[in-house]
Amino acid sequence: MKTILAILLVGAVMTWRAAAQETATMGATENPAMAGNLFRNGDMSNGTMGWQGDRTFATDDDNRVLVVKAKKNSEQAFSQSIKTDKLKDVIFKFRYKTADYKGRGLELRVRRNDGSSTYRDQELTADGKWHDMTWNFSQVRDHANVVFVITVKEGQGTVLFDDIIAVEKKESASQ
Ligand SMILES: [Ca+2]
Repeated sequence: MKTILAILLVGAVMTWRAAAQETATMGATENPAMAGNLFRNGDMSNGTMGWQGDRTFATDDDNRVLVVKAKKNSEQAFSQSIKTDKLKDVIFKFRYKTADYKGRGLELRVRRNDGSSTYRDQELTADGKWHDMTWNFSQVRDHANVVFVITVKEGQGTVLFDDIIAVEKKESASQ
């Protein structure tokens, strides 16, 4: 009986390892959604690299994600700086998932070098499913760098984030 259990356990661990390795390889080199991303480690496949602030990381369905645990009496924020030389407009995209968040939702903020910033508020849907969010941002105002800050406002529960992307918005063909 013990032997059978041991064999099952070894099998499970090996399967898990193979899956984890595949995910890491995909994220590093082959994930087409990450092409042109101004953020480093936008798909969270590369450890803690790039992301500063009140965040941890976890594996969810063999997928590495960034995790924020909301606090009742304080905001929880994480961020990353990107180079925006010569870019007029940037599209920010990410996805989030939460099953149990109750609170005031998110604040998305872009800080410029001169201390000015632009923000928008965003409610969260706590249904345990992934939701996509897009922000067409046209207020870079010729700054060489901006910092993108995601804040989970006061509340309770856990919010997962993944595939955080900033790409240049190409000029459209219309007049
Ligand atoms: Ca991921």
